[in-house]
Amino acid sequence: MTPKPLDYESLNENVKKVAYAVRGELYFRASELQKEGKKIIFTDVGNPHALGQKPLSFPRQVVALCQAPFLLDDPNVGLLFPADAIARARHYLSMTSGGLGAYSDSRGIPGVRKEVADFIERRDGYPSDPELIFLTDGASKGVMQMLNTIIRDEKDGILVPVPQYPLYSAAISLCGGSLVPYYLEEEANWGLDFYNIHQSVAAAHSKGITVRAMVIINPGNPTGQCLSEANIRELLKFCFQENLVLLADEVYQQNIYQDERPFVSARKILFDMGPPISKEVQLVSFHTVSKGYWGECGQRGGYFEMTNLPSQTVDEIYKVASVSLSPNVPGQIFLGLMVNPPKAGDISYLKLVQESKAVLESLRRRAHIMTDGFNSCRNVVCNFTEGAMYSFPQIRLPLKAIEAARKAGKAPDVFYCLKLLEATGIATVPGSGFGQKEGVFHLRTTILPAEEDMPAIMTSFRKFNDEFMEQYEDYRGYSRM
Ligand code: DCS
Repeated sequence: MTPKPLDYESLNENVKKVAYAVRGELYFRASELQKEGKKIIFTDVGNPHALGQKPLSFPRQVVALCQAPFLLDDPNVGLLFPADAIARARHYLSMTSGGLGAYSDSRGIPGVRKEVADFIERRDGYPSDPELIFLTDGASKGVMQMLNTIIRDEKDGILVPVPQYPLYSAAISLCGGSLVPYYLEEEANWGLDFYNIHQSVAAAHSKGITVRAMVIINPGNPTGQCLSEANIRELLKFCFQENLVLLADEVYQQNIYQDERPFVSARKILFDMGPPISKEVQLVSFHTVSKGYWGECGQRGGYFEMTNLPSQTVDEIYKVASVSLSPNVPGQIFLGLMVNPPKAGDISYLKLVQESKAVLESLRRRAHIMTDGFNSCRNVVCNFTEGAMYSFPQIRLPLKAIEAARKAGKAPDVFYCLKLLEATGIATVPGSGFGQKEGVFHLRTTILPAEEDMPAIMTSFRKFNDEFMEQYEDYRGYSRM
């Protein structure tokens, strides 16, 4: 019988190839256990509000008023909302053609794109053009759109860090391109190794692949490292020499938990380098309201900014964005508020600063509690989470555990994470979902559980890990480091 178009065997092979571990086997098993009544600690997704983080007041007040504009006509509105929130809501509504229920321009509301451009200019010290900023439904949509624009066929390669956030592998599969991995160096705090990157490119060339773009995730997911300025400078030089567009995923730019390496955007360093590099290297940078101390993942607000792209290409990207009509409008307002928050002297300023500081300072403490906790466990080593929202400990598995996993038909890290889930309710993502060197095993947790719950979570992890290591103790040895 001829299969129907939507029968499994006749689906687009690129769709079948997609793997996305953040919503993979562990997530499904955790959801099942939750339905059976087990208490699950979801440390598998960087979704701060789902783990109890409270929304910041000011942006919610503004968006609430935009969503319910009749409140603005209520004589009591001033009793419920601060005057600057009311003024901002009126301001945003005046920029729309019919409020939040109307489509906006496919690139986003011009006034919000101007707010983003001003933010970028303040951050980097170089002007930014709102015409080269497109607003998107979260950073994910922007990444997919750019990869779709770059990849022509399977001979087009994209350099992606390994371990990586699997949005990249998934989107490259969907677009029918080839992922060219470059390994981050765990012993060098997940830094870049350019010898290794050159080798990856040479290996791709020998297979007839043209490498066209390079992805960096800074601060890193799942690895949590902050790239040094020197590293980014070298990387831009490399993109210049190899004629690569740099896709700079900078969604965690506000999530920094050390002072030695503050976040510096790839764009700032590019302009600091001066011509010819600053005029030649094509760069697309991504940001979002999902991360930082906002953590507004569900609102789906993001942007990308393009540097050194010719106007004809920008027009093509605009055309394709138009096919989806408009990014989510409330998400655009959130983004505008994130990049242009109340200033010193504004009524809501102090409250917003207090709320934001409380989130970031707690995240910094949690980063320490988590990585110190992992490092105190048997056969576990973990680099400090310098930024982002994750801890990525390496687990040295006894050979006996690896054999037991193979017998159970599971990858060894999946086996370990499933056992951890069953024993403690802690839902993590196995390292294989992000890519790791052959024979080396990791897991990823977020640092997002409430600070007061952290010590108990780490105690429960340690107890499980001790028992696991005892059960599978093997005089023959362990997995590689
Ligand atoms: N880029 C990186 C590096 C991310 O980690 C994420 C989300 C995104 C982009 C997409 O963000 P938005 O589309 O929401 O703007 N990270 C996922 C993760 O690893 N856990 O939770 C979400």
